[in-house]
Amino acid sequence: MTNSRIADVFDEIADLLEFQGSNPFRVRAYRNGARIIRDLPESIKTVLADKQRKLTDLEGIGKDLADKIQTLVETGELSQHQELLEQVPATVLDIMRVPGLGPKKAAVLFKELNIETLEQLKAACEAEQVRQLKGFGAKTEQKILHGISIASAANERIYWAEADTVAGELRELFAGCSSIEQLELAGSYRRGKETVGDLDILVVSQDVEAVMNRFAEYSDLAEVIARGDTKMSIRTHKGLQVDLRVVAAESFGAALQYFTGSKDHNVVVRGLAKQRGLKINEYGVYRVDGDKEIYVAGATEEEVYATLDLPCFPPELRESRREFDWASAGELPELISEADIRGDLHMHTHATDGRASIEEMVAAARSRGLSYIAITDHSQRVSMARGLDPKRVLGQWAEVDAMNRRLGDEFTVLKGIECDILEQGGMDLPDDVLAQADWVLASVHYGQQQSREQITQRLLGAIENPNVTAIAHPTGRILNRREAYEVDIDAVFSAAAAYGKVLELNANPARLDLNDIHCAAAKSHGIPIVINTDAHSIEGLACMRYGVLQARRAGLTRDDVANTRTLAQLRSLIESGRGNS
Ligand code: DGT
Ligand code: CA
Ligand code: CA
Ligand code: ZN
Repeated sequence: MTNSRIADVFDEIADLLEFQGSNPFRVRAYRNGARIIRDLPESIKTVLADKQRKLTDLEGIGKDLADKIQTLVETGELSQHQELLEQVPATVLDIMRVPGLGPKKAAVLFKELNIETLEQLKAACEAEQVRQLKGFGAKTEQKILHGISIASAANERIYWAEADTVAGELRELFAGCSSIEQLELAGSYRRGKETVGDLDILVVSQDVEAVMNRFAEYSDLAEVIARGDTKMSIRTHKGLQVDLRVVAAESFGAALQYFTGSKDHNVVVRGLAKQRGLKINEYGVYRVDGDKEIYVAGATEEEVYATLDLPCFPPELRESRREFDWASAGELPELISEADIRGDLHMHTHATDGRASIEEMVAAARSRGLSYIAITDHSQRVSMARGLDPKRVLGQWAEVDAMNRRLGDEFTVLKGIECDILEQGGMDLPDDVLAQADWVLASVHYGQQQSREQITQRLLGAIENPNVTAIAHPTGRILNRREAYEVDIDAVFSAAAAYGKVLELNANPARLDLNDIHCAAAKSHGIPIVINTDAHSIEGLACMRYGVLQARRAGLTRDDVANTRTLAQLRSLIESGRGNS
């Protein structure tokens, strides 16, 4: 246990006691203890391990505190602490930590308004109940609301798509800063990771002050966390941290390489450098010559990698998975790009839970440069979305036929359906109906809590059905909100490969399902991936890029993705999945 962790426990005891209205002297004793421990120049663990020494020899530590520290280090807990945690609801601790609040104010909120959770606190602020309490006011109420939004967001990784919005705003902000010579976003954002912890910006400029002043003007800035000579960090109102670093031009490529990461990728890079008598850090590549280090590269990423005879890896591949093997074999894949996509094969209309008509979806897809789409509304089981029964789906397909006659050869709408895989197994629509579709997605929406065995059997049943073309969002996960259901994904891959089925990479930024690792595994089974937006509006069609980014992280090329094919090629793929090839 580190000093700071020990101090945290003492501080928490003080908070909990204060919340309960305990004797102020007791509270102060614990707070003092926490401060003393935190400020100790030596690790408490080292002192305890040394038989020659006693904790009480340390400045400020008396017998009582020493005993408590010893118990805490030896047993990992303190009975006082455990008892308090049982008496006070755990969610109250979150309330105490909202900026502007503390144990005393949290106690008032609890006594007067029965507030135990951040949600309740937020609701009470919004209902203007908090300002009526003694010691609070309208201003405090506003401060609390703001504090809650930061506190609740601070620990969560955000979707790549949200990070991208902030990145776009920051690019725009800095576009108006004339002293900036180069600017790039690095980190997990640049690698296209599905969620982003914080944003990392690198800048070359002769005028650091001007750049930082500009940064401080960002409209979404909630607080400046730190501002130093070359680095500045801020937090946005939604709790996202953004780190800005100003670097020299001759180091820009090295810094970009370093801060793009991933850490694991960079560990390999540094190791390869060492083998060649080189040293790589965020400032450059150096030839080590005795005790001299001579700069050899660093202005661009290309030249940094070139010193190791490596290609400038696409950032999406820098995860230390297979990229180094590919590079040494000269087999780095030519990653898919959004321009390769010809169609979108999962979308909803206002017949179920979408917002637009077929006609509007067609127009929007055409203006995005696509040449075919599939309309895939929900089937009847999804009653909340007014899912289609056989009669309605056949009616919709007649509409699609009529639409295709009007469109001629320019554009094609496939007659599709997103058909539920029922809880007890089997498809939600009869086979004679499904057989009339061009494109059938099968989805698990209900019974996601079932056993691994049950869910796997349901999916295998769908894969074996000759009318099913693809499995949509095959694992059911929702980022930050819902874990994937239990499923034997290898069994799904084997079956999909055997039956010639397609698996979806759902491009919705909250889903991205299959994920990158699963997409790469599917590819190794020879299973085509279809990247679909699952759009519920015309704007939803823009999600394609998130799916493409994920596919790139999986190392997929154009050939690995079903909807890069021409319509004729796609149709023959569908036929082979029906066992008709
Ligand atoms: P995130 O922000 O959690 O989504 O993930 P990253 O990858 O953006 O991580 P971050 O922001 O902590 O750092 C950005 C990059 O900087 C990271 O991918 C590699 C590099 N880096 C940061 N700290 C270290 C470190 O302590 N050692 C090494 N080798 N590299 C680091
Ligand atoms: Ca980061
Ligand atoms: Ca960072
Ligand atoms: Zn859908």
